[in-house]
Amino acid sequence: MNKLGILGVPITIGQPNKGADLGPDAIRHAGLYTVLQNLNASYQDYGNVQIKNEEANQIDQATNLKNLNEVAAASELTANKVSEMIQEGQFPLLLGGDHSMAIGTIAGVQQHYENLGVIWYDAHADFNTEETSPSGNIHGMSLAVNLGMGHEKLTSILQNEPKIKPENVIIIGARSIDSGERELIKEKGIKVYTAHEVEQQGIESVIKESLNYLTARTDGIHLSFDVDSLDPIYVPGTGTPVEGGLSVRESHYALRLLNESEKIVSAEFVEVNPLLDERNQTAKRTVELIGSLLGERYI
Ligand code: 4U7
Ligand code: MN
Ligand code: MN
Ligand code: MN
Repeated sequence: MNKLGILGVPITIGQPNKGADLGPDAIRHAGLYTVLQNLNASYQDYGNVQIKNEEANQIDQATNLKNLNEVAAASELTANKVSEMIQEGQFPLLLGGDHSMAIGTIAGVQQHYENLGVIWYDAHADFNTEETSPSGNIHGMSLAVNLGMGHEKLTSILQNEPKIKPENVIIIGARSIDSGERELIKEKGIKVYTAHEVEQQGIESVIKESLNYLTARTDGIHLSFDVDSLDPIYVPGTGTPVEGGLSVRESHYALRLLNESEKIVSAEFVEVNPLLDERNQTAKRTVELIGSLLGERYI
């Protein structure tokens, strides 16, 4: 793996809770550097993107979106920073922050790949548009935006073209998909392994199938890991928890398989909100999961 470049994306205005902007620092304080040092990883911490979280949190009647201009501005800053890190030869390890940050992160990574693949590990599909969204919260739209669907201010970050092809995306762990999202997912033919399918098929087979599929057709895979993929018993510090989630154990195994594949070119861990947490356990679990992605082993 290249040298790790750590970047915090402290955005919270893609959703209504205060505190997701504190996620990156909560993850750092939960022992991130110790894990990296134990792995003998060489890393550079670029600090946090300077995001203005000055939210109104009102749905704009004209667009059905909340904080559109602010999220767009944050995405632009994030995209440029991520692109610069890759230019400097770093593997971007991106810490969130609500999941609207993926509009910027993926736009930045995509600059360096012809045909980027994405694994979206999440309880949700984040596949709403301003037409389908029940909430107007942009963190529920970031995957759709990356496919070129949604408000032009969001789909045009860095370049006015879709950042990923629908056939290059795999969603894993989904168990809360809105009806409008379901239709769009079918229309676009997005591959989804729901939480039920993970239960039935087993995480090993799900990840191996996903890797085989994406490796054959892409030139790099970005991992977008939303901590609410896990069951809320493990991660209380997140804004949109959904029961029936993936376990810590199977998620570590998933990340270990991704590590062994050597196909992941950038990764983000998102939706950590220390204000909703207890004893920073969500950030601590996130640090342990990052360890598995980077090659930490039990023995
Ligand atoms: B997350 C939701 F309606 N679908 O669009 C929405 F259920 O990044 C939730 O995955 C989105 O945490 C959750 O607001 C976004 C809702
Ligand atoms: Mn998400
Ligand atoms: Mn989610
Ligand atoms: Mn969430």
